[in-house]
Amino acid sequence: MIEKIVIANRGEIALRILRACQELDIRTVAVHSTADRDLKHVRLADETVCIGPAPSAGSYLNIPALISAAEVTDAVAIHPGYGFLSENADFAERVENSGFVFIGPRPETIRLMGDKVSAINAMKMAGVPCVPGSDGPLDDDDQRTIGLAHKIGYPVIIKAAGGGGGRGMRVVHSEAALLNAVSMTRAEAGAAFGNSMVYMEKFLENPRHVEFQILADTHGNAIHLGERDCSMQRRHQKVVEEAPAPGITEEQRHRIGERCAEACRQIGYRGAGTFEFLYEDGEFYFIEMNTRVQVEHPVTEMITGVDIVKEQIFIASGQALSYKQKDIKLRGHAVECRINAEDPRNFMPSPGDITRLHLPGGPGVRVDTHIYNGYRVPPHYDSMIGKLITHGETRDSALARMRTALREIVVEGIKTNIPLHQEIMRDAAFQAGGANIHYLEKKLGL
Ligand code: MV4
Repeated sequence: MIEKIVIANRGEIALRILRACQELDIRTVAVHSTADRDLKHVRLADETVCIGPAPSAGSYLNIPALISAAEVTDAVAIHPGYGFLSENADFAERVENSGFVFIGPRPETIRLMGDKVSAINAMKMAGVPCVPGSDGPLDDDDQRTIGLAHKIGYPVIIKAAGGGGGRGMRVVHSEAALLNAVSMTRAEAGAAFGNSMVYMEKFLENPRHVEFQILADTHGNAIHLGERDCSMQRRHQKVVEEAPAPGITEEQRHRIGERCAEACRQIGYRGAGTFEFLYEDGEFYFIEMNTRVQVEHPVTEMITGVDIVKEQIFIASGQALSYKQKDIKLRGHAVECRINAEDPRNFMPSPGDITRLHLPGGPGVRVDTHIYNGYRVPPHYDSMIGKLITHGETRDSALARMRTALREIVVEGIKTNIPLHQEIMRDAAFQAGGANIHYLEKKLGL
């Protein structure tokens, strides 16, 4: 077993990783910026290392500082959490070349999935259903591009191979707009990602975002933990997630989940991962793979009983998965509300001092947060300050528990999006289940 882990992150996920380590009797090293000395996990860690100034470029993204922190503390492994360096193949490579264990996939896998064209290629080869598209990068043969779009059928979407998560894409509704859209997307992608490669897909107008959680060990075992619905989003930021996805049948779950697990076996995937699909008219279309633990992993934990972060650590230690596919039984329903320090009307960040805090509790209520009474939310980082997760035997009971928890929670001194969550939980279309990716933005009048 790994004896000591550097937690290369901050906030709620750093605390989540610390808790997993403590349960496993693994020593912890909290690295933090000068703005983050008072983080809860920094106070609880066995050792702490200040790695740089408040701006993340000098601290949480500072690769030499992170590797030095592992060296001076004699750590064995580095857990990157989500965001920051978690999907940076060069970081994973430098961690391994420095003699440490990277808690995540092999660097080559991260690189493969970071390039969306190669990711789709690999998944298509492995039998994962993908969006009809260009099957590779667009070349500079305009007639070929026009022919391709004609064959796929308008509308089409042009995406940057180096993009993902909503960055570097353009929808095209007619041949007249096609070539200009391709060259614009190319130019932006070159500037933003240093990679001007673009590809084309059929544009799905009203899909849901449904993603499958997988775990794969270094002994050739891979399993899926079912799916999550993350369609409640605004500007590519998820707001509410739930598991299982409403209306997905046991047959679909088994069929698509097994395709994902088999793809993991084929590419020698290691660790936790997520297959993102668009789901429309009863069909799944793979779009991207995430090679990190995700913000929304708790809803999957609540319905499966699997501790995903502990499994990441077991896998990184070279152990076999603790579960076979037949051991994975979904129980009930879970929903997660991301709590952000932001103005609920205009979504502007609202950092500052938390002057009063009451967290909800009771059966089926989980709160993943690093905030405490008197904590100062710094202005330098993402505005997410925690996650409220509820579980129930049915979707309705999970939502009722969430409404109760949202009445109970008090966060004063800063503005939060709690009122937005109260509104979503009361929304008839959300309550019915199965709203698409455009629903929330339409409701908010965007
Ligand atoms: C799409 C799409 C429709 N058709 N691809 C946006 C984020 C990135 N992960 C992929 N995205 C999309 N790709 C095809 N072929 C619509 C989106 C999309 C979206 C996807 C998931 C969640 C929210 C979204 C919001 C706008 C657009």
